[in-house]
Amino acid sequence: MINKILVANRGEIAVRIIRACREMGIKTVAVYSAADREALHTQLADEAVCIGPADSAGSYLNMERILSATILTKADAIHPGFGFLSENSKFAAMCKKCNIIFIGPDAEIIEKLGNKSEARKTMINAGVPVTPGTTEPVYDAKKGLEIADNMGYPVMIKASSGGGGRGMRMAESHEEFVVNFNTAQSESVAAFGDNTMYIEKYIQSPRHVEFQILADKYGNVIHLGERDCSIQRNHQKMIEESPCIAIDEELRTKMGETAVRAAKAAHYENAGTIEFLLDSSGEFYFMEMNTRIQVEHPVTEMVTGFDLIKEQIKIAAGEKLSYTQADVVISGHAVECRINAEDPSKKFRPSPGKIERVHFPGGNGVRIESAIYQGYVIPPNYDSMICKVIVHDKTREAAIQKMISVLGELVIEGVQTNIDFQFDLISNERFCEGKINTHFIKDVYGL
Ligand code: MV4
Repeated sequence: MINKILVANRGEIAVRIIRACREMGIKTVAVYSAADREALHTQLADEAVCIGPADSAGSYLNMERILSATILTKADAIHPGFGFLSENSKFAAMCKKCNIIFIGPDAEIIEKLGNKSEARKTMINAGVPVTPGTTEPVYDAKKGLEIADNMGYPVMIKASSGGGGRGMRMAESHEEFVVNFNTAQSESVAAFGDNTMYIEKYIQSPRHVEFQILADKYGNVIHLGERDCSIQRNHQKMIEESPCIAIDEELRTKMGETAVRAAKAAHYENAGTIEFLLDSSGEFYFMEMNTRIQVEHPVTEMVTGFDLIKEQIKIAAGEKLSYTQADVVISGHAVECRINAEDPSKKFRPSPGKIERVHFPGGNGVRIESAIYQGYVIPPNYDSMICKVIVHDKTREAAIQKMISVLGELVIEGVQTNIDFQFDLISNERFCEGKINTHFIKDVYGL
């Protein structure tokens, strides 16, 4: 049984978790930094503990302080949300040592899947299709060059500790391989202290499609369909939707079964995401597995009716999955737009400051996930995402129309936001036709 959960996060996801706990009758503890005394998560939780300075290294990333706060408040479990410590295997291991439930997979599984080169190997052995490429780590440019020459160009050079595009470089030819390999590797050494690289054949204009997984402690695994997250800028997702219109029932079954097989191969537990690249011919390739709840989880919730945070908590408490794959029905279409406090006219530079006025739209099939309120001051220390707008309707067309209406009504004043940019994106003809891939924003806006 879980009686009390400490939420080791801030912003809208902390609020989202607190609300789920409250609905389940579970007490909550917020942790907050000196910059978050007035934050919504601090106010909404049953208890709140200040854990350090504004700088996240001293607060939201400070494992000792978060564990101390957990022990002090006698919480049974920690929900890490996303970002911060959510995929930190050392933190998951420390929780276990302190007899605290980490709401997520075991430390060993986070570690294994965080090593992308090893994850690739695990998936190959499980018969999961991966992008053609290396099966053993590559440490030096000369060896890499030989491999790339044999593979044929273009190739993708990736850091084993990377993910989300960090430590990743494309090489279009023999001539540019060595420089790009060394750049990617240096980036990886600087960011992760790891020089382990792997090389893949470059997939031309793929969609980013990810499958949501739920796995309990007893080996039961189901998938909740997919999200199309192709609309990204600088590896930052901007719009996500479910289902992906390029996937028919037959392909969904095939990819879903593959995702379940991937999760089983990793001995996975809790909520997780299998990322695939889907090319224009319908071939799909495993990229990586994320071991956290994701920003875009609401679109899956809207089309399946599941509450993923509640499911995470139930799984962590040792409950068996109460659904089989046959219980999962995808209904209608959901779209999410991420709203950031940033200035699109100034290279999307963050725009912290005081929220002078806010109006959140509502209505049938409209969901707003946010932690801002009138008078709230957005601190400059954290991620600039301040709001997620999620809509659900019967068809993609209707969902897009609803999103256009909602973004037109949404008011956030006092800081610069990307609302107008999102309005433009969602109204874009090519987007509405569904002709999207990971290059969409670059192709349409030159960004
Ligand atoms: C690729 C690729 C093409 N070919 N791998 C970017 C983040 C990381 N998760 C994987 N990424 C990519 N890997 C091969 N072999 C293209 C991307 C990619 C991308 C993927 C998803 C969403 C946006 C993207 C933007 C640029 C590149």
